[in-house]
Amino acid sequence: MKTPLDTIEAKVRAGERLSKEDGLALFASPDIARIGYLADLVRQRISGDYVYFNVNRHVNLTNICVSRCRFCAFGRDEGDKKAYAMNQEEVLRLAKLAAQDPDLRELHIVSGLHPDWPFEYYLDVLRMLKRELPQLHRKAFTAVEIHYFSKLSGLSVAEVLKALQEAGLQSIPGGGAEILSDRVRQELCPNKATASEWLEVQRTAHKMGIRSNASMLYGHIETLEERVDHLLSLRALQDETGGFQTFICFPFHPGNTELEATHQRTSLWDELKTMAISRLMLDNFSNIKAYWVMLTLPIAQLALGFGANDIDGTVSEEKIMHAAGAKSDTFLTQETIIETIRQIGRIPVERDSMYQIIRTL
Ligand code: V47
Repeated sequence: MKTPLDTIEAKVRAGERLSKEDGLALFASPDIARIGYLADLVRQRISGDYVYFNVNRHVNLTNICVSRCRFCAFGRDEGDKKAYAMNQEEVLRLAKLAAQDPDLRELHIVSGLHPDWPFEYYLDVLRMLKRELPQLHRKAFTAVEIHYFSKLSGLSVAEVLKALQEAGLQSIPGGGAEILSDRVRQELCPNKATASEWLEVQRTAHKMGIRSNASMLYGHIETLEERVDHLLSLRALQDETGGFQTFICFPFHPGNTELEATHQRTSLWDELKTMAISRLMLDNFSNIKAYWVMLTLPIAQLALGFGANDIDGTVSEEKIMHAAGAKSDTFLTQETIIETIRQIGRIPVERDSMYQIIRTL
């Protein structure tokens, strides 16, 4: 008698696409070793033994946010004693300090939805960074922020993207996707881009030649079916545009959030299984990121055996997950990342922000 996993294994070996029912069967199965093995087969087929990392710096312009998502511990109201908002000089000072590291290649810029800043502020920040530190790739503003800029400015999403691109935007990070379900968003984050708006920003960006990332925030109020549907929405858009570079899944960290009293962090078991199922379902994504900030470094290393082929970067200095109680460091050295990859017999590869190889170690 064939089990559902036997059928899935046959499809994976034949390079066939998995269906929604297969995704649900994978989540229903307790056989994490076999699921991980299958994801590892796919990872090996797509990217061999290379594990990518980059040398990057996170910049969060402000934590003041009108959206105040219930899962977020980073956002603050204006006037809160922990609220901050950087002016252009402060951004430049921070970026120049980071750029003292000659290996730094990327600024990852994600912020709260500030109630008062005009769209022009964000354009000015990009122009300034492009002028002063042209060597640093500007990966900036999630689809949620871009949708907000459109509302703020009265411009269409395409016009906003064009203005950002002209000012110096080079790619878009994957945040803000959460779970692409109206039910979940209505309950957790009703004040920001809906599922279809998030996807539409990504579609528009891809059609303009702007590459981006995709993500999933899981382990809160979503059902397993909603996780599978989320992956299928990303897969369908990737079929259409091919514009996603990588997929990242964020296990929900409840610390200091509204959900802290009712939710625990999901299990390591779930984290590895979700990583593996993502690799299996997202057959048209080249890269799956094990974001060590969320997972901690030992779990990110383990996730490299469950379908991941990218470990993000040096990151200094992470604020969003640490506000929610992440126990990882706020940055890593290149040496630590390289050693983590070598320990499992894989090949560390420093990449740039567009997944071009800088050096193989
Ligand atoms: O959109 C917020 C998630 C994202 C929590 O594209 C949380 O390479 C867990 O966009 N528990 C922002 N997750 C981070 C982000 C990102 C980070 C690293 C790499 C890339 C990339 C993008 O963080 C948010 C949300 O989905 N998040 N709060 C929390 N309490």
